[in-house]
Amino acid sequence: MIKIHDFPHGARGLRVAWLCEEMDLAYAVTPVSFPPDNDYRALNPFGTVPFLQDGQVSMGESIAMMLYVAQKYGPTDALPLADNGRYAKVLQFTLLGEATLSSLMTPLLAVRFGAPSDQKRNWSALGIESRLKGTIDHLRDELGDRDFLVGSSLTLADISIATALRIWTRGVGQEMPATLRAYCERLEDRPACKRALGGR
Ligand SMILES: N[C@@H](CCC(=O)N[C@@H](CS)C(=O)NCC(=O)O)C(=O)O
Repeated sequence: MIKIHDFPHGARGLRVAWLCEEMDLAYAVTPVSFPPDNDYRALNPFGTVPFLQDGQVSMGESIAMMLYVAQKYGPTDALPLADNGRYAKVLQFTLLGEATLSSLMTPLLAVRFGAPSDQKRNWSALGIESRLKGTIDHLRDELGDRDFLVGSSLTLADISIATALRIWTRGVGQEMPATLRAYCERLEDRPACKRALGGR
């Protein structure tokens, strides 16, 4: 069975659990303490959370995990095949959720919860924050009045972006445009997402 090691409220591990729920796959979540202990670091020397185990497979990187699950246990509508017109955009926005959004939020979380108070609004933090706000505004424009980022059904892109925006609001403590807030609420209202959140 797929095993997902994650912080109890981890948004990146939620990506994988949510996808498993959408695909009706069995999985188990193993809680990771913060900071991760030595046993966890023996399992994943990079020390990053989440981490996935599935038979002989052991891997980090939440986006890679989603691609692995979708391709190994698919096909699934959440990841169109390579000859489908939506494929490239699904990949683009799925990667964007981590590479251009969440990974930039990690230093902002460190600043918010760890920096001395006179250094919380430093030059780097303000620059990263401004860049993220610009990207989020572009996402709002890209989504427009549609329900999903790519095509007319849920894809990995939506899971990746919605979980990144969860870090932005709940972790970094920022606001987001009303249309994106409504988009996230709709997605988080899906039974599969609710089950993934409930099992943690
Ligand atoms: N790109 C990685 C990022 C993983 C990551 O940075 N996770 C954070 C927590 S959400 C982490 O590992 N924090 C623990 C640490 O840095 O020691 C992924 O998508 O899985």
